[in-house]
This record gives sequence, structure tokens and C-alpha cells, in this order.
Amino acid sequence: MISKEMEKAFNDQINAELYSEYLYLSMQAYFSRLNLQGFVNWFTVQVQEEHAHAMGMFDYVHERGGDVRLMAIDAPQTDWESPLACFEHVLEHEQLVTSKINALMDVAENERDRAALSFLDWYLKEQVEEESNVGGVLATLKLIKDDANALLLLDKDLAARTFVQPVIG
Ligand code: OFO
Repeated sequence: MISKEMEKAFNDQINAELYSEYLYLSMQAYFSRLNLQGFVNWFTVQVQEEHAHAMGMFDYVHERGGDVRLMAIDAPQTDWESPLACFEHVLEHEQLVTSKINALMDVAENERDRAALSFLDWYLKEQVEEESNVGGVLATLKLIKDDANALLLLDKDLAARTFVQPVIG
């Protein structure tokens, strides 16, 4: 059985993961407006990943005999100055999510909930990967600056990303 503290912390994180999904869907719409279909694809995959992250916790709380109570999801930003500014926002957001996962693990530690800690290990590793992937795209965008041809080449690269249903936990 999961403690009430742990249950609340998981419910908050489910909300944060669903917000991530919503934010990336908003970024997908932004790149759709720019007609950069590779970026659209990258965010389509990102949206699916965030949904999987939320559902992983949703299922886990139930598995532990807890309650999931969904909350309102904040409205995301809808416009960015440039693809670079958008990816700076993605990295900042992922760093924030990493700090939230760390805080969630602190709660698990305080509650002496080793099962939750071991479950959350997967999320911690996923954050390392996410920050590294986003950092890679961001570094390329910094090199590209105002070179439209180079931007189209990156767009082509990002079109190759595919979603693989993660095995969480
Ligand atoms: Fe759920 O990892 Fe991004 O936010």
C-alpha cells in the first residue's frame, strides 16, 4: 500500500507529465505553423513519450493500491521567437522535470518506500536521456543561426525520430 504523502507526490507528478505532453503539443502546433514537418514529427514523438510517462505513474499508483486524482492542466505557452528559443524552453523544462523527479524520490526516501524508489529509477535515467537529446538539437540550432538551408537539413533529420513504447519500471 502506498502512503498518502507518496500518493499525493505521484498525483502531482502525473499532472507535471501531462503538462509536459500539453506543452509539447503546443510546440508541435508552433512548428506546424512554420511548416517544418521534421520538427512536427519530433514533437509528435515527444508528446507520446510524455503521455507514456504519465500513464506509467497512473498505472503504478493503482498497482500500489493508491488513488489517482487528476487535476487541471495549466495552459501552455503557444508562441516562440524562433526554433532556437523553443528548444531553449524545452531544455529548461526538462531540467525542471528532472528536479521534480528528484523531489519525488526525496519523498520516497522519507517515506522509506523502496519499491517507489526503485520504480522511479527508470524516470531518473529517462531524464538524463531527455536532457541529452534536447541538448543535442539545441547545440545544432545554435550552430545553424540564420542559415535556412541548414535548418531544413536538421528538419529532415528530425523527421526520422520514431516512438518506441517504453517499458517503465
Ligand atoms: Fe516526462 O520527461 Fe520530459 O518532461
